[in-house]
Amino acid sequence: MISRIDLRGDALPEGPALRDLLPRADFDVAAALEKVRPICEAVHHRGDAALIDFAEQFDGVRLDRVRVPAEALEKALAELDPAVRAALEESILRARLVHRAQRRTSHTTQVVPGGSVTEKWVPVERVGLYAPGGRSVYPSSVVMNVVPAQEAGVGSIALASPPQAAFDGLPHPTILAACALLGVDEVYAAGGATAVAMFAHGTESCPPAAMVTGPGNIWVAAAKRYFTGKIGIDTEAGPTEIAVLADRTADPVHVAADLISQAEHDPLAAAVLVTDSEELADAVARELEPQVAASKHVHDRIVPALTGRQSAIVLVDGVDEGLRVVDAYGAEHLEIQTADAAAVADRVKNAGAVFVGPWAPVSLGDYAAGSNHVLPTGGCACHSSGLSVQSFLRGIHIVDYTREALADVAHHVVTLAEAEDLPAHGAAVKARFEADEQAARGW
Ligand code: HSO
Ligand code: ZN
Repeated sequence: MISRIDLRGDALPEGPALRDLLPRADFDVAAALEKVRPICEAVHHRGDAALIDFAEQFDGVRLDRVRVPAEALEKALAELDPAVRAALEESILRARLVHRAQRRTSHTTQVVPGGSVTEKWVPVERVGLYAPGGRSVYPSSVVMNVVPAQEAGVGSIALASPPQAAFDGLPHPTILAACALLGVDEVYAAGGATAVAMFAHGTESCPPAAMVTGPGNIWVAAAKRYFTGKIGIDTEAGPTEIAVLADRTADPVHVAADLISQAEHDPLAAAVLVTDSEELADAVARELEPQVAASKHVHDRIVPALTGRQSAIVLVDGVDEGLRVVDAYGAEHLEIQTADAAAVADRVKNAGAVFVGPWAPVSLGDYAAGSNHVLPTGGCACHSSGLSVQSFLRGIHIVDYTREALADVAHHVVTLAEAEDLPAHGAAVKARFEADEQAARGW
């Protein structure tokens, strides 16, 4: 069911050429951009009324308000299955441990006597988080967005999730319960591009946010791109990806299960096995059949994902070549299932998150490892990281110089200003000193 790409024998091409040989889903955000433009403009101009009309059009439910009342949050938490509550609490606890350790302290560099630069870390004041609805109702994604924002010290956190016709136009109850558990009380029933537009511009009921993060479908990604520059975003999340770098020591039952686990998200999800062992490749291919057949979302997601052009088993000459392949691919999730997995994992340069050895499947990271599961997709791991405390912080440089320290470096400032034909820049320094001092110092 899954195709094969044989890269054995010849030397592997370099960087982009190697990447072109590897499978990847079509995820054309640029094309979707044109479709979300009128939606974003309507929310800008008509505010809540547009959100209510779009909810009727896209979600099939007429809302009387977009803000979720406090009682609905409390009720969702009270009615949450106790086992789900306990699991979410454990997930929150572990995520807090990891994200708390990411906090940054301000640091002052004494550049010269009397001249210092302090880098002060300041949280974004208000963020809008998005949690998808429909096929992907993931309270775990609420945890993964809210925890880093809270640990960064963001003062105002709002969350949007699509209205559900089955729940009187409220977002899904498990999303509401997760918000209540995390202490997020500002929640909106708004979905896809409309939610991003609501946060970007603000409406009568929702004040604008400086930043929007969270996973979503192509319309969410397109709306994030539409507003980039106006608001901060995390990455434009595309379909989930798992790559597994494995050798003959890997267990084919585990590898097949892990590939299926992420294929379960979406017909466009990518599952890529990179191995130097033909024996393992054959065993995984064989193992996929019964495991897929025994899965729940077989026909709507798993089979299309595994048979799609985005998924493959890639054969390579050795683990070194395998590392070059997974680095060129830059997977959202990368599992290392080889002998001495920790040493191999240490050599990985491009991946959203790396899972080491047989006891760290991606599903663990999705829910309860403590790591974040909002990760760069589509090869963006080559330049971006997953969501973290850092995503919600800005480093502000605070420049503090004495008269003497400025006087000491003034001639360099004046010289560079003249070299750039910006003499007023130099003049702004000189204006602080008397003419005879300027002459004495030779400026
Ligand atoms: N694997 C998804 C996240 C997720 N998995 C949520 C289960 N629920 C993208 O990292
Ligand atoms: Zn997942």
